[in-house]
Amino acid sequence: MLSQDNLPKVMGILNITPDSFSDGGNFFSSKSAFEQARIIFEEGADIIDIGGESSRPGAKPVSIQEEIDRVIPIIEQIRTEFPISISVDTSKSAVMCEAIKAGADIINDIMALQGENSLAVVANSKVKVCLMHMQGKPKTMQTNPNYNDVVGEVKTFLLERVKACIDIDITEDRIIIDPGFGFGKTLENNLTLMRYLVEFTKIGYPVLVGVSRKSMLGEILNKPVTERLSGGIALAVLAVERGAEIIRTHDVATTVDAIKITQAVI
Ligand code: 8Y7
Repeated sequence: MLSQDNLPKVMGILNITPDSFSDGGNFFSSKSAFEQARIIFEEGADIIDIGGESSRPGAKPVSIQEEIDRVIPIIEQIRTEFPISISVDTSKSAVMCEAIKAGADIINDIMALQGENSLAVVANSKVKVCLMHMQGKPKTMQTNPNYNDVVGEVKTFLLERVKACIDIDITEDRIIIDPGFGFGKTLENNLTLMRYLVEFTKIGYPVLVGVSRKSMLGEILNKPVTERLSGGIALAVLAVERGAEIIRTHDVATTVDAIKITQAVI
């Protein structure tokens, strides 16, 4: 009997920035952000990941107030309109705090709660948290990524951040981990992480994988962001086969289908 219970979840990306990496800020005005949220929901995403600051190398930093003004109204609107889990992509504890008050379900932090007060803000709530690995800082992380053992080092970092969470009483059922594809990693580093993804999924926390439209695809295919869908799907399938539970993507409908087919086989 074909069971599609417990399908890996799809997290659709909603960037509310004028300088986002792959959509050029098409969703900057709040109406079109909401229309894009509707598409993400209708295409079958389980989670919507709302970001108000680009983590692209060289992107302009955004003030706390600006980031709050970008993301909070759309969180409130989505909360009342669609039954979808809301994730907020932020590293600022003040933004986390406001997002939690507005009804966010997940904090997606590329800094893995290393920012000032971030651990405490999440600990004082019931939200889940995605702990992501990054080597260096967004601005310079791709200058010279360097590892002796990329899988071991990323795993050690994530386990250390998991421990920091548990020590402050963020319970294990609230923790998601993510090797952070493209964040201070060469193409070879990214491929090694995908090849050995089971090293992460076997730890026991849900693993989130975000490869949608990323430069690792562009490097292999020699294609611009607009032509990386098939490559991203190939990696999503490999990730699900290796036990990933959440796939973060710009291309929700296609990813939902790919996951259903992958899961029907495995
Ligand atoms: C990831 C992410 C980005 C990722 C998690 C992009 C915010 C760059 N990538 N969060 N954020 N994992 N957890 O190309 O891989 O989407 S931004």
